[in-house]
Amino acid sequence: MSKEEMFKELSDAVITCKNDVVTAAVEKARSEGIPPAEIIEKGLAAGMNEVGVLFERGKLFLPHVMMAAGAMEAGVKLLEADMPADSVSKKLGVIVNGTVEGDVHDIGKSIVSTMLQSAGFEVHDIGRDVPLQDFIDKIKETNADMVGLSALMTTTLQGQKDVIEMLKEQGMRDSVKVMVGGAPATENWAAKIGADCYAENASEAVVKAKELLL
Ligand code: B12
Repeated sequence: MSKEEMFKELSDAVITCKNDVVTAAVEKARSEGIPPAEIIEKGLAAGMNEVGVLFERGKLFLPHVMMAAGAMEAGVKLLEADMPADSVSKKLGVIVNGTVEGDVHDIGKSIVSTMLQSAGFEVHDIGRDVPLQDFIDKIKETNADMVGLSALMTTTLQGQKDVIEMLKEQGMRDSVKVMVGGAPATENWAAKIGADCYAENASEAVVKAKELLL
C-alpha cells in the first residue's frame, strides 16, 4: 500500500467514527514506519477536516462530529507514546499552550502541544476554555518563553488579542513570545493584534517556535 493510500485509510477511519477502525489504521501505518507526525497531520487530521467540511455543508450532524473527535483522540493517544519528549537533552524552551476562554475545541491545540513537546520544548498544556488570566498566571509560574493561544471560533478569536493586551498591561509583553493558531486565525490577524507569529498547523508551529526561541 502506498503512503497516500495509507493516509486515505487513516482519514476515512476518522470519518467512520469507530475507535477500533482508527486504532487498526494507526497500527498499520506505524508498522510501515510512517512517522507519527505524518500519521497525525496527513491522515487523522485530514479526516477530521473532512468531517468539518461535511458538517458545515449539513451532511453530518453534531453527534457524528463528536464521535469522530473521539476516534481521532484515540488515534493520537496511541501515537503519543512514540513521541516522547527528550528528557535528557536540554529543553529548547518553555511554552504554555491552551485554548482561550469560551472555546472548548482542543483537538488541534493538543496536537500542537504533543508535537512541540516531542520536538524538545517543555510544554504546559493548560487545557481548553481557559480563563484569560490563567494564561498570564501560568506564564509567570513557569517563567515561560512563549505562549500558544488557540481559538477555533470567530467569536473567541478576540481572546487572543485580549491576552496580548493583558501581557502589555502587566509589563510582560517583552519577555514572552506569542504564537496564535486555530482555523479562523490568519497571518494578517496575528499581525493586527501584535502576536509574534501565526502557524497554520502543528508542524509549522514547531518550525516557528524554533525560529523564535533558538
Ligand atoms: C470537532 C469540532 C467540535 C467538537 C470539539 C471536540 C474537541 N474536543 O475539540 C465539538 C462537537 C465539541 C464542537 C462543539 C462546538 N462547535 Co465545533 N467544530 C468542530 C470541527 C468540526 C473540527 C475542529 C477540529 O478539531 N479540527 C481538526 C483539528 C486537527 O484542526 P484544528 O483544530 O484546526 O487545529 C489545527 C490548526 O488550526 C492549528 N492550531 C490549532 N490550535 C492551535 C494553536 C496554536 C498556538 C497554533 C500555533 C496552531 C494551532 O494546528 C492544528 C493541528 O494541525 C470544526 C470545523 C472546522 N472546520 O474547524 C467545528 C467548528 C469550529 N465548531 C463550531 C461551532 C459553532 C461549535 C459549537 C458552538 C456547536 C455548534 N453549534 O456547532 C460548539 C462550541 C462550544 C464552545 N463554546 O466552544 C464552528 C465555529 C464557527 C465560528 N463561530 O467560527 C465550526 C467552524 C463549525 C461550523 N462551521 O459551524 N465542535
